[in-house]
Amino acid sequence: MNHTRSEQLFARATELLPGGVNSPVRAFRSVGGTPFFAQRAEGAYLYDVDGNAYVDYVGSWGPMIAGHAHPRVLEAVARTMRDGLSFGVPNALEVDMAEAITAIVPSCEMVRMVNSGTEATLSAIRLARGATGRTRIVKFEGCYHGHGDSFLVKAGSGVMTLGLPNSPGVPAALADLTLTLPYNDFDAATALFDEVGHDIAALIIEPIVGNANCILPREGYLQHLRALCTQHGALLIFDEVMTGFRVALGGAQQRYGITPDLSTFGKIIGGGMPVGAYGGRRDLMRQIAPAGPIYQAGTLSGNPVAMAAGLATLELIRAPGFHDALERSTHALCDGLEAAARDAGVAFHTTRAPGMFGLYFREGPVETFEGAKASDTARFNRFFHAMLERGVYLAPSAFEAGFMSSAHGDAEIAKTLEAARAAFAAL
Ligand code: HOZ
Repeated sequence: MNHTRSEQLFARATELLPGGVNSPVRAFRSVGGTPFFAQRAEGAYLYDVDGNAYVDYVGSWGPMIAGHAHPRVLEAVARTMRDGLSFGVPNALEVDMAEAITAIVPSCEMVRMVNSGTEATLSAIRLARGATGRTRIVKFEGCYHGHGDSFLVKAGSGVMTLGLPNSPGVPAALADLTLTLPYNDFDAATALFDEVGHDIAALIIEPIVGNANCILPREGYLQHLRALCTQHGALLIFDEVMTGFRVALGGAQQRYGITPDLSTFGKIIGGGMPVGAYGGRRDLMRQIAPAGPIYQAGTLSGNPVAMAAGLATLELIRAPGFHDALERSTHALCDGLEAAARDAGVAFHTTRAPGMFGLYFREGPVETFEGAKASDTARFNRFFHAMLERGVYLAPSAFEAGFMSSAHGDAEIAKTLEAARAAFAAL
């Protein structure tokens, strides 16, 4: 494959943008090499500036669940933008979006739109602290909730990828208020709540971890956390920025039958535009300004064009059978990859939920962050490049989940498995 134009662009970008990028993981630091620059995208495919095509398993890190450049989404954006790009006063599409989210996710009786998942999570913990009068929060090792100060403690995603799970610039006084737990460890959670439960404002969790590869909750684990929070008067926050509207229409909370107090969203509800949201119980959400005293604001929040893209995407995924089909294609991909690895004698394991998956270069099962870290990342990096050269784009980090869309059909899966057979054989 020729990557000349991408290499030239990256050389220019490196002089102008820190690391040549506007978000770290896409810089290819952990897998090595030069990132490709996108020219356009359609369906399951990304096309780079050198004319190469890739079956895309990143999907803009989650939003593109209906495939890239879906005509219905583009049409909604085009129609809406003709009336103006931003008003700074309320618009009807914000109300439509709030109605859609509250209808799909019953735990969210009210929502507030923001501009990113990071904004959603940091607003949710401000609300939790304000509402409970407590200061400490609990997060999980390897979970990533955006780059807010309180969350860059033993975090996943880019910080894990770069080996910087605690970031300089976060005041120790603030980081000390963030307690961490090992994911899927029942006893550790019980012990922590027994010790300091009275002081915990909220426990925030990715119900399926998507920022430390992909780790599923053990049977009863999320129920256990729900019970602990209720018992100790702490709020349970589900960070569904990745899982929301993906692993089921109503997200992980629907799939596992849990009612969190607050939830955070992003990605799919923006249909590819920069959007986030947080929502939850009415008595909590009514404490947000101007209904209540807890302040949070945003000039572009509820942007009409972003709402139109998100609403069009939600309409597509509300089609009957959408998530069942996504689940079937995720299994077909993961089963096929495991079979290809077995044939090549490579220790390999996948984890999966509808529309998202994890790839591990080790035997399974993988149920903990320690287990995820035990994957052979050097082997993953070689596999990543072998796949890329064969026209398949996986997340450029062993610590990011992969994503599928409804545009990934039999042909794309067959192409991926053909590339994988060659890539495993070449390891
Ligand atoms: N938060 C994104 C993945 N979990 C990072 C994307 C990027 O750095 O490009």
